[in-house]
Amino acid sequence: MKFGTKAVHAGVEPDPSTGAIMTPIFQTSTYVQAAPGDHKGYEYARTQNPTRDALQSALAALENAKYASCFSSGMAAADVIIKTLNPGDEVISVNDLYGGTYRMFTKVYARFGVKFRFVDLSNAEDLKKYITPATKLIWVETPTNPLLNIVDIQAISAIAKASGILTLVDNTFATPYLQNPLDQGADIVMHSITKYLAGHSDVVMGCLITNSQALHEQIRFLQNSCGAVPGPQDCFLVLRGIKTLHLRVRQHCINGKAVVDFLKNHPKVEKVYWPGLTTHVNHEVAKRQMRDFGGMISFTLKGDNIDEALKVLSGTHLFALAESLGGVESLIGHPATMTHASIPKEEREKAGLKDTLIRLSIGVEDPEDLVADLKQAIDAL
Ligand code: P1T
Repeated sequence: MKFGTKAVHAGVEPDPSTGAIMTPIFQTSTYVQAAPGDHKGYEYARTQNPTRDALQSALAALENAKYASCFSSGMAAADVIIKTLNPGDEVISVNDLYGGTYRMFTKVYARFGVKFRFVDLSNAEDLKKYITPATKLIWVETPTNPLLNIVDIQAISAIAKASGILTLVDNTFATPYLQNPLDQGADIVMHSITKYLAGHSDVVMGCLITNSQALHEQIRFLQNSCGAVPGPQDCFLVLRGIKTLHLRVRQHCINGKAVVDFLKNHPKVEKVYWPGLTTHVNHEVAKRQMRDFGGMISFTLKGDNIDEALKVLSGTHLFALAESLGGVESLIGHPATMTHASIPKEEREKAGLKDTLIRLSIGVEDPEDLVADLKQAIDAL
């Protein structure tokens, strides 16, 4: 089955009791049993919920996987993966990643004795330098947030696997429409569903997807033990959202390219960060592992003047100044003070994240209007 057909149909059957074409919102905390242990597969809603089950089946299908588990946020999904580790275990992570993930690693789990190393994995061979006998997990974002670095999933997963190490890919920026990390050798895919999968800026949710039954059981055990489950109403909204994932992401990509074409020719723009540019250091890897290049773009202005960057950030009318990404409406953000403020300035700068960087989440509006909005904000400088 091709992607668009799966997005519309996967995981969703007409409701057996009524024929309702849309999966009902099973707003219940518990399920009645005929006798102790004699039930219909549902006991308590932290453990199972039919609306959540339908969503999990749909998400597994979109990533060509066997198992998916949904969580109350992207961070809750990430949290469960780190809880599979023990004190003394080491995680090698990309050095450009969502600030909240960095915060959880360094401010929460470092206290429990898990060690994190943040490195540039643009050249996959470099991974070998950082692996030690204690390394248990490679944490990859590709494209990364917010610098749009590209990591070669096949090469990284192969190196990790040879040492018995798991690879997780946070696939939030690419979405399963553009990239399927499990097909390329990764062991676990994570999504902040909050973003493109939900797609309408009205839900916070996350998921973990894998083909390994053992990993899936561990994830389910930890989720049921610790409790970060999403509500059924939110699962319904995401089921609805993913029916148009392919249509939305296609438009995000078209609009992204239009905005990049404008930015790269503007005399006031210094650098544009987008994997579709032939000048991107890993453009060839992106072409191989992604189907298109997405709608996340970052850029800096000539002169690196923070006041000018702040003026552009407050000068757009269609682009709303806000955290988050992946919704139908375009957003503009300032990673240094917003999404990545929890990474110390020195660490940000080591990874190449300047205080003057502006991040765009390109929506599905008409591209001419988006370009005109950016043009008036930059021309006003
Ligand atoms: O916000 P939440 O659903 O908990 O997801 C966290 C998360 C995980 N991974 C990536 C790549 C992310 O971008 C995020 C959340 N990011 C933002 C809110 C942002 O504006 O970048």
